[in-house]
Amino acid sequence: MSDPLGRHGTISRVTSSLAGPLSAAVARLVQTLRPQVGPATAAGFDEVGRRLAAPLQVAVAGRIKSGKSTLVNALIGRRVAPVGVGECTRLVTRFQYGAVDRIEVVGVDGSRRVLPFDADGMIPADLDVDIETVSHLEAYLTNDVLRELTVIDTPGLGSLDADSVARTEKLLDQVSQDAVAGAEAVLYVFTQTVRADDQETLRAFTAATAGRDAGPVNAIAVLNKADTIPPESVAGSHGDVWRAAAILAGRQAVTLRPRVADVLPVIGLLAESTESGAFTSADADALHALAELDEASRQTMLMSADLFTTWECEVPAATRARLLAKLDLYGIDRAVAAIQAEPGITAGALRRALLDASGLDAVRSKLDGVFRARADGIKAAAALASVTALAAGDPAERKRVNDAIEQLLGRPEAHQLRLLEALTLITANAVAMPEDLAEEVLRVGGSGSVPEQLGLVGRPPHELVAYALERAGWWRSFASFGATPAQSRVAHVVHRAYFLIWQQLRGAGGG
Ligand SMILES: Nc1nc2c(ncn2[C@@H]2O[C@H](COP(=O)(O)OP(=O)(O)OP(=O)(O)O)[C@@H](O)[C@H]2O)c(=O)[nH]1
Ligand SMILES: [Mg+2]
Repeated sequence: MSDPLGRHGTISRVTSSLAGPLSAAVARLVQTLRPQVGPATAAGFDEVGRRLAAPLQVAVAGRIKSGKSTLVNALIGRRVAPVGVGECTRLVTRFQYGAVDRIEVVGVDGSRRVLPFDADGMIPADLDVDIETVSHLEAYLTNDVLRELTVIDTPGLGSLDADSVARTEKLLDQVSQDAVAGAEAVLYVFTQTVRADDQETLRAFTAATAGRDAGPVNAIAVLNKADTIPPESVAGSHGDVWRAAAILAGRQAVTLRPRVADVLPVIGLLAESTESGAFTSADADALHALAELDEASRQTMLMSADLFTTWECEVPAATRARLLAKLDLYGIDRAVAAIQAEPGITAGALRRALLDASGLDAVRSKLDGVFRARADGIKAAAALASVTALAAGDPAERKRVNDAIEQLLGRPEAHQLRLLEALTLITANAVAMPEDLAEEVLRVGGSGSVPEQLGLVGRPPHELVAYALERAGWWRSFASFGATPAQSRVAHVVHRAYFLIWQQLRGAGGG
């Protein structure tokens, strides 16, 4: 029972170094309430406590074959999630930190069976059991990324109509729903084929993540397979694939805001191949040979995958097929360009150039900025939502839990949680706000940095202090005059947030 993640540990493990102050406060609340609730609610509380002690859980969700598993591999830096075909792509897999690499097959009956990785170190594409009896997979890896994030690979959604949402809900049976429901944040994977119906997609994804509300605090999206976008279809791209992808991603971000913080273009395949060690010096050699070919032949070959593998040339067809599988045409084209710009480029530098071309670094820093930096608040808010839901059925429990939560949220250091709640109400359209005010709430609640919260990055301290005080006053009057009752509740939260920022800035000597 010495599982490093504390999955089998007791609730007291929440005091581990992983928990931030907000998570720790909620964990204490859960612990205090536990003896005052019935056994079913108490069991739920224990699960909440375990989640609070574990790293932030990020679900990777998206349509079928959008490249979710490929991205998971890129993020973990190892080809471990099955990509393409095989029954395991229909299962939820949780990748988490473990001292010993192993896979556990969790049955719908809750049973657990250890499974070895296959010869390539991957999760076998097919299991030796009736897939109907399997709830989900748990993969434990000794991997630094997973010390701070648990990554949940989810099965792809088919189409986007209401029927398919229902099917997804059915596809995820109770245990696997629980596995996904642990998700506190979501990375949505789009491709360029998803456009007008983006909002519909998000609804479907919410089903895939077992109903947890997504918003700018806990959801980001990527436009994957950026390499397959025909640039001539995007005005302003000047024939450049990456520029076309950035334009499309920017448009999607406008459509999807505020349900996601941002949409970033990425080439998951390039990221996976270069980060997982799949890209070898033999591949670099083959690319050098391709760069030596005469321009006309190469241009022709790069027109289609078919031409690339069948064209007569001295690089063996099998080698070309391998390059195609690892880099696709765009990656090969980029590699050749890098070699032509610098003929002596080493295999390592070439790998780095391709990694840069994949856009993975930007996705990583977004994950850091949006999720990891705010993991404490995200986890604590998710836990409070779970605790509230668990106690909702019994009036006495509900009152006790609500009272305790009110008391917690009344403390200045926990106000961030109220702000997150207000933000969720607005992004879920549960409270209607004029657009400029909604923007302001998103800004104040959507960042952990005071200058960003105030929208005054780079401004001198005295300006920040004055502005915080001015906005605090404004929101207080708005709360009392002119706001609907629902708006007024949000306005009080925002007023207090500005007031606390003002106090903090003054305390820091800002005037
Ligand atoms: N060209 C290109 N192909 C990609 C990219 N990302 C993934 N692919 C390919 O797309 C196919 C599907 O990728 P997966 O990662 O299995 O997609 P998935 O969303 O996990 O699929 P399911 O789990 O079956 O829904 C694979 O053949 C990948 O190699 C990319 O950025 N560019
Ligand atoms: Mg997959």
